[in-house]
Amino acid sequence: MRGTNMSADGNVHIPGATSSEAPSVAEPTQPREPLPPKPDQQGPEAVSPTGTPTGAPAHSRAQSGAYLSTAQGLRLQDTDHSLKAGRRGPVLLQDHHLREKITHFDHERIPERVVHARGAGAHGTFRSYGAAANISRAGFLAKDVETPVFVRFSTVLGSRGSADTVRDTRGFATKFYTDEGTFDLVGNNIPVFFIQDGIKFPDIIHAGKPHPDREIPQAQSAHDTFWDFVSLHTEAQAHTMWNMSDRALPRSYRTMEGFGVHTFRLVNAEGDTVLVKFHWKPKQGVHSLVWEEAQLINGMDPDFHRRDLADAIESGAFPEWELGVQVFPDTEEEFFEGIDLLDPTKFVPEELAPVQPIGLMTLNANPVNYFAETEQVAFHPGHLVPGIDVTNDPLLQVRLFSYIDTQISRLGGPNFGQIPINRPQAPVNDMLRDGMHQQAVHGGAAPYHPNSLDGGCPFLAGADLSAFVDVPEQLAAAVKERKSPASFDDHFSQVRLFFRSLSPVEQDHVIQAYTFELGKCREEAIRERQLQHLANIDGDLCAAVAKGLGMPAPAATVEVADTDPSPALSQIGGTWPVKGRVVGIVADAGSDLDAVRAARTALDAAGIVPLVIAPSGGYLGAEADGGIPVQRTYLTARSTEFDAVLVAGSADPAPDAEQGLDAKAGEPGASLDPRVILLLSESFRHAKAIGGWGGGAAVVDAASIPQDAPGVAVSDGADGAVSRIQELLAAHRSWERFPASTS
Ligand code: HDE
Repeated sequence: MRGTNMSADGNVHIPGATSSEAPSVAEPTQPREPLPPKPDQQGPEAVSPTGTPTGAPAHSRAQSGAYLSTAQGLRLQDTDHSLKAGRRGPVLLQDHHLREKITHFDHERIPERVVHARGAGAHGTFRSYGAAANISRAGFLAKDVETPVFVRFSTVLGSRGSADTVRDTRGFATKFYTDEGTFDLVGNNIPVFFIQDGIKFPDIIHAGKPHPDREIPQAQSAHDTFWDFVSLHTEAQAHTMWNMSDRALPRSYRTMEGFGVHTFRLVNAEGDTVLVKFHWKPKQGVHSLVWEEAQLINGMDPDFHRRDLADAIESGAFPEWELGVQVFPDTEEEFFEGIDLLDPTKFVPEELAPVQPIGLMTLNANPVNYFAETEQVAFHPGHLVPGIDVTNDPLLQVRLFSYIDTQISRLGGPNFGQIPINRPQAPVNDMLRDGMHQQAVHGGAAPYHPNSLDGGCPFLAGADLSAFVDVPEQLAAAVKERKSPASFDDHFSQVRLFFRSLSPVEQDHVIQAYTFELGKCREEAIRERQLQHLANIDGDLCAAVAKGLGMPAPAATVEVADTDPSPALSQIGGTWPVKGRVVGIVADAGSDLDAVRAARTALDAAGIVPLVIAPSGGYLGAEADGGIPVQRTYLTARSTEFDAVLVAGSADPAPDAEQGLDAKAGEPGASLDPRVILLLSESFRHAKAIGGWGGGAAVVDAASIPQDAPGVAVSDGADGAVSRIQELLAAHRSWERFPASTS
C-alpha cells in the first residue's frame, strides 16, 4: 500500500487512516455506494426508538445510494450552481435545492453542553466478574454478563472547540445498555467535588468560565474569578488541590482513574443494602503530562486526547478499566471511619476501604460519527437500574434534577432518549407521548394507567421481574431549613491528607501549579486570601508558593486534624503496560536502515506506535527496495507527540534547517539540525526516555544530555536501546532525573 500509514517493508500499522480506502489522486467518477465505515468504527446498536432489536446492521442508518440526492431522495444533476435568472442575474427563490441545502446548513449547530462541552467518546463492553452479585441485584453485575457501553470523556470548563490538555477536571461518563434499562455512571477523574450542595453549581461554574465581559480566558482556572470563588468558599479547597495536582493533566483519557464521586446505595435480591463508591482503575496506569508539555500540546495538537483515544483503539491497543467498589455498611449515620459519606468533598482512602474489582470495561470501537454519537449522547445520574439507588448526598440530589432538563434545551425536546446513541437496549413502554422529534409510532388508544382499552397494557412489574423499587429509607425527624450538617464544616483535613500523600516530585508539581495559577491572578487580595488557606493546609506548601509569588507566607489560623497519609494517592512508582504509547525514531539516509526497520518491528510487536522522523518526507531508502516510510519530518515533529525518542541517525541539518522561515530553524552552518536538538532537550526536560545507537550517541551529547542520566539508553546496537526504552516507558517517566525540591 502507498502512503505513510503502512511501511513498504512490513505490517507496521500507523494509526490515523482517514477513510476505509486509500484515495486516488484523480477524482473518482465511477458511481458506487458510500464506503463502509473503517474497521475500528462502530455505530450505536440498531434498535428501534423503543428499544426493539431491528436485526439490521448498525451501519444501516448511514446513507446509501451512489447518487447525490435531496433530503427527500430526489437525485440531483448539479449542486454547484444556484438557479439564476441569467448567468449574471439574481438567484431565484424557486431554487428548492439551494434553499434546502442552505437552510439545513444554517441549523447544523446545537447548543454545546453548559459544562463538559469538549469530549471524546468510544464504544466498548463491560464484563462483570460477578463479585458484586451478592450486594446488588443489578442483572449486568451477575457473573460473566457482557453489557455494551458507550463512554464519553471530557474537560469541564472549555468550549467545544477548546484544547484538550488544559489544567482541568475530566468527565468520565459511562452508559451501560443493560437488559434492565440504561445505567449511566456519570463520574469524573477526581474523587471529590468543589461544592457540597448542588445549589452552588452555577456559582462555581460561572467563576471558572471566562470572564463575562471579555470572554477570556478560555478553558482555564488560572484567573481571578475562579480563585476569588474558591478562596471565599473553603469547601472548594479539596477539589482545587486535586486540580493543582498531576491529576488535572492526564497523559491520556486512557490513563485516568474514574470516580462516581457520590456514595450510592446498592441493594441485593434479599433487600439488603450497602453504601458504595464507584472507581474505574485504568489497566494502563494513571499517568500525567508535565505542565510545560501540556501547554505546548495545546498549540501543537489541541486534539491530543481525542486523537490518542481514537488512535489507540484503531491500533488495537484497547483501553481497559476495572470497575471497582469501596463498600461501606449502610448505617443510619452514613459515616465510615469518621468520614461523612454524604459529603462529596470527601473521599475514603483506599487503605481504609480497599477498592474491590467487580468487572472489566474494554473500549474497542471508535464512533462512526462524532455529532450523532459523542455530541448527542445524553447522560443522567438518574438513569438507574434495579439494584443501584442514590443516596441523599445533596450534590447528587440536585444532579437528579439537572441532567434531563439540560438535554431538553441542548437536544431540542423531550425525546432525546430516542436518538440512536441514547436508545435503551431493553423494551420501552413508557406512556410518554408526542413532543418535538417524536420517532416512535405509538400504537394503541390508551396511553394511561390503568386502562382497559389497550388490554391493560402496559402492566406494572414487581422486583422479581426487574422493576426498580426505591429502597425504603427511614428519615429522622428534622427541621425544614437551608443548612448543611455540621460534619460538612471540615474543609481542610483531607486537603492536607492529599498533599502529604504525594511523592516529592508530585508535591513539587502542586506547588508550581498554585504558583502559576495565583501568579496569573491580577488581584493581590485574592492571592493573599488563597495563601491563607494554604497556610492552614500545609505550612511548607504555603511557604513555597508564597516565595514564588513574592509575598509573605501567613501563619495558620485554623487547627486542622492530621490523618495518616494514603500512599495509594500517588501515581508514581510502579510499572504499567506500554501498549499504545508512541516512540519517535530519528533517522536519516545515513542510518543503518536494517536497524531502524528492526526497531520499528520490535516496537510495533509490543503494541507501541513507532513514528519515523527524518529530514524530509517520503521514504528512507528506495521505496521499491522496501524503503522505510517517514511519518514526521524535523519540521513537523515536536517532542510532545512522543512518550520516548530513539536517535538512529546523525541529525545532520535538513534542507530546510537554515531557511529562517521556521522559528525552530538554526544558524547557517550548524552541524546538527536544531529541531532534533529541541526534540531531545524537551524530551529530557519532560522526563521522557531517550535512547539511541550508532550516530545517536553524538547527537545526545550535542543536546547536552548526559549519557548516564536516568532514563537515557544509548547503546551500541538498536536491540539494546529498544528493549531498554520499553522498560523505561513502563515506568512512564524518569522522574529521578531531577531532584525534587520537597524531598
Ligand atoms: Fe455534571 N452536568 N453537574 N457533574 N457532569 C453535566 O449535563 C450538573 C457534577 C458530569 O459527557 C450537564 O448533559 C449539576 C458532578 C459529567 O455528556 C449538566 C451539578 C460530577 C458530565 C450538569 C453537577 C459531574 C456532566 C451538562 C451539581 C461528577 C458530562 C451537559 C449539582 C460526579 C457528561 C449534560 C457527558 C454534565 C449539571 C455536578 C459529572 C448541566 C447541576 C459532581 C461527566 O446537566
